[in-house]
Amino acid sequence: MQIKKIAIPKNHPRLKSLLIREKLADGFNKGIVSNQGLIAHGRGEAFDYLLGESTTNNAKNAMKTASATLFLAKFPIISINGNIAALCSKEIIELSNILNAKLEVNLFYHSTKRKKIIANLLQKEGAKEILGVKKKSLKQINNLESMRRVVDENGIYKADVVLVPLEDGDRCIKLKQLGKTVITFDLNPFSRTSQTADITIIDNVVRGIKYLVNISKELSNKDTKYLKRIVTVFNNKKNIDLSVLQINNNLIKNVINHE
Ligand code: PTJ
Repeated sequence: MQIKKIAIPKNHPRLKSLLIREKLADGFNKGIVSNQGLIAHGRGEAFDYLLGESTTNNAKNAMKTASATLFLAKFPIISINGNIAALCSKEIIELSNILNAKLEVNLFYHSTKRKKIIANLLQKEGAKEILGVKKKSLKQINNLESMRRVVDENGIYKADVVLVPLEDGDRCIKLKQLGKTVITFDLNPFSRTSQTADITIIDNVVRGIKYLVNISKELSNKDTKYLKRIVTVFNNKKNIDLSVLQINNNLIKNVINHE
């Protein structure tokens, strides 16, 4: 008997989550994702489980504010790492076109080869300009140890607003000290990045990015006054607290169900 090999059955109850893993594993095999990126994803998955694996209203609120902030920026930049390139490069390119924000490849686990592979992928998928890859336009952010300090002088270096999905805490603090507004996606509401960023989107970037693209389409014809009002009423700390409460409620619900 010939047995057909199936990696993931289509009716598997955790199909969505497993398919995201496949994308990352594929990205790893193609040299896009770092091996540490696979571990980082596991941490994210655990928080996503606790959050209920759906985009919350407070995540939507953060994304609306993020979009308004990026529209109001003089020089918005979207920073791309290995995980983002593997998980949602198409949506990121669409977002950069809507917002008129440039794309920069910037890696924590620096590798010139991986940067080139990511830039090629983005180019193949229609990105017009990719920063962070030309040696002569690279600059360093002072007093920052990690290789994320290597940025493009025409990108993160001069940006006023930076969208960094999956950022690390040290660089987030540094970018803030340099006067930049930092927007991040991070499923962990307790991480230093979540706690330090100006706008923290506590959602799985794979789900959230689609909402961010759609809300940006909606906001693209709004005037400055309308956009500023969205930004003014947003309170990031309170919004993070709502995610922590959501985790708490989910845990309690689980305990009650077993009583
Ligand atoms: O490609 P590189 O070299 O730039 O490396 C990228 C990683 C992600 C490995 C690097 O930036 C890293 O080590 O990140 P951290 O410090 O582990 O932080 C990743 C954060 O993102 C953690 O708090 C995770 O919970 C969260 N996270 C992981 N996957 C997702 C996520 N947040 C949103 N959506 C996800 N899919």
